[in-house]
Amino acid sequence: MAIEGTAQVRHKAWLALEDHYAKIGKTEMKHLFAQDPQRGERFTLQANGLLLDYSKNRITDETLKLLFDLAEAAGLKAATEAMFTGKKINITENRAVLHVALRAPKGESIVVDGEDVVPQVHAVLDKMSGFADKVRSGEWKGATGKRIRNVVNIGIGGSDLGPVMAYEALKHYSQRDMVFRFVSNVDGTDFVEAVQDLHAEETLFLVASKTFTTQETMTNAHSARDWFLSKGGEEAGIAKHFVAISTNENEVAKFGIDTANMFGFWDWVGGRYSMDSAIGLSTMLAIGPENFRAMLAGFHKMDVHFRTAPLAQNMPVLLALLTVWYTDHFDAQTVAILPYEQYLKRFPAYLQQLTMESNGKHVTLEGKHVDTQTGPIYWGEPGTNGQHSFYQLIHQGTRLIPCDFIGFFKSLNPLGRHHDMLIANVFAQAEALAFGKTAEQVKAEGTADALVPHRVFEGNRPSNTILADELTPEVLGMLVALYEHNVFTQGVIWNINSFDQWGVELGKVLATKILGELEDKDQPDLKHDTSTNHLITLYRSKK
Ligand code: G6Q
Repeated sequence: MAIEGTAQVRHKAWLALEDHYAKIGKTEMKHLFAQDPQRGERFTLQANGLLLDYSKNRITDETLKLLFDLAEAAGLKAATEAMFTGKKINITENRAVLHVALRAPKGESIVVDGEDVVPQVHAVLDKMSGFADKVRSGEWKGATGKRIRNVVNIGIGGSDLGPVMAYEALKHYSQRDMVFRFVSNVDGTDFVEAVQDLHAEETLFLVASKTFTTQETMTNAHSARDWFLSKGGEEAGIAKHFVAISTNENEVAKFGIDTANMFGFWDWVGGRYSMDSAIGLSTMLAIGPENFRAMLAGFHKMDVHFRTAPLAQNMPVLLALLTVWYTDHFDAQTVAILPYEQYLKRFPAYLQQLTMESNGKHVTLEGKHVDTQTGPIYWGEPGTNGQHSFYQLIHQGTRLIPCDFIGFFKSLNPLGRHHDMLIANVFAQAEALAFGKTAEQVKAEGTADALVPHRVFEGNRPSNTILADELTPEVLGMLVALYEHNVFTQGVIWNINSFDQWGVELGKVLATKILGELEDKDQPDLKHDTSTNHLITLYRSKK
C-alpha cells in the first residue's frame, strides 16, 4: 500500500531537517544540557513501566518537531492503521502484516479476507497451552512410556532466533528439570552436538518451519528422525516425539508428522515477527502457558501504546526517528544494542534479523531506487563484556555509533554488589559517551603532554537508556514490540517494504545448483565465473 502523504510534502520535511542539521549538527550535548537544567527529565518518557531516557542525543526541541513533521509527512498514522487493520501492506507478497493480531486479546476483531483472525489465534494458543501443560506435567509420554525431558527446536531464521532469544531471556522462569536445545545450522555439527547427550526416549523434536520446505530445517528434521530411529525408536513412535509448527499441512503430513500434532499459523505472520505465534511453542514449553500469555500481554501493551500515543510521547516512534536522524544526517552506519542483563545475551542477534532483514532495502514501495540511506547495521553484546572489547571504538573511534543501553532496576539474581556495579556501568558509559573528557581535564590530572591527545574523549556521542523494573515475560514482550514498531516506523519514513526479504533468494538458488555440482563430479563444464569454478573444482578434489 502506498503511504499517504505526497512525495513533495515528504521532500519538504527532509529539506527542513537538512537545513536544521546544517545549523545544529555540530552542537555539543554538554552545551544543550547546560542550557536546560530540566533536559534529563524532560527528554524522558515512561510507558507501561518502560522508561526511555533520550536526553543524551544530539537533538533540540526543534529537531524533534521537524522529525515529527517528517513522520506526519510520511503518513505514519495512516500506515500504522493500515497495518493494525489487516490491510495488505506487504505489497510485494500481497500479504497483510498482522503480528499484532497474535497478541490481540480475546474479543477483539481483526478481519483479513473477510475472516476474523483473532478467534483463530486464540484457538491455536489454547491448543499450545493444552499440549505444553501435558508435556510439562509428564502426562505426555514418549513412545516407551517415559516422560519428555528434552525439547529440541529445529528451525532457522525467524523460526529459530526468536525462540532462542526468548528461551535465554526467560530462563529464570523456565522449568529447570527440562533441557531445551535449538538446532538451526545445516552444518551437521549443530545437530550432532545438540543431541549427543540426550536420550531419544525422552526427547521431543519441534520442527518449526512456516513453509516446511526450508532446506536447512528439513535436512535437520530428517537427520533427527534418522537419529531417533537409530536409537531404537520406531516409526510408530514418531507421533510421540515429533510435532510440527507450520502453515503447510500437506508438507507436514508428507514428512510423517501426525497433523493432529501440528500447531498452525498464517501467511500474515512474517518469520521474523513470529516468536509470539506457535513458533514460540518452545518458549511456552519452557516457561509455561501463563508466563507465555503474560509475554503476549506485554507485546499488546506496547501495540496499544504505539497505535494511540501522540508522536511526541510515542516510544517506538522516538527511537525510530532518532535512528533516521543519525542514519541520514550524521552518516551513522550502525546502531549498537547493549543490554546490561545477561539473560538478554541473544537479544542483539535477534534484533539483527528483525531490523536488517526488514529495512535492508534499496528500493521504495514504488520500486524506485531510494535517495537516502536506509536500514543501519544493528549489532551488540551484553554489558559489561563489550566494555572490555569494542567500546574503545565507540568512545574514541572516528565513527558515530548511536547506542541503546538496556538495563533493569532489579536483578533476578541479586548477589552482593553485582547489580549496583552493573548498573553503575550503564550510567557511566552513557555519561562518558555524551560528555567525554577535554584536554584541559586530562592535563589537570597531571597527564604528560604527549599522552594528552590519546586520553581525550571527544564526547558528543549519542545514546538512549531504556530501563524497566525487572526482566519479566511481560517486559520482554514490551521490549520486542518496541523494536518491531521502531523498525516499522523507520520503514514508513524511508518508504520501503519492511516485510519482504527478496535479498535472501539468490544465494539459495545458487546453493542448490552448486550442491548438485559438488555431489556429481561427472557434471560437465562448470559455467560460473572463474573464481567459483575454481573453488568447486578444489572442493571436489578434496572430498
Ligand atoms: C524471516 C524470514 C526467514 C525465515 C526462515 C525460515 O522473516 O522469512 O528468516 O523465517 O527462512 O523459514 P521457514 O519458517 O519457512 O522455515
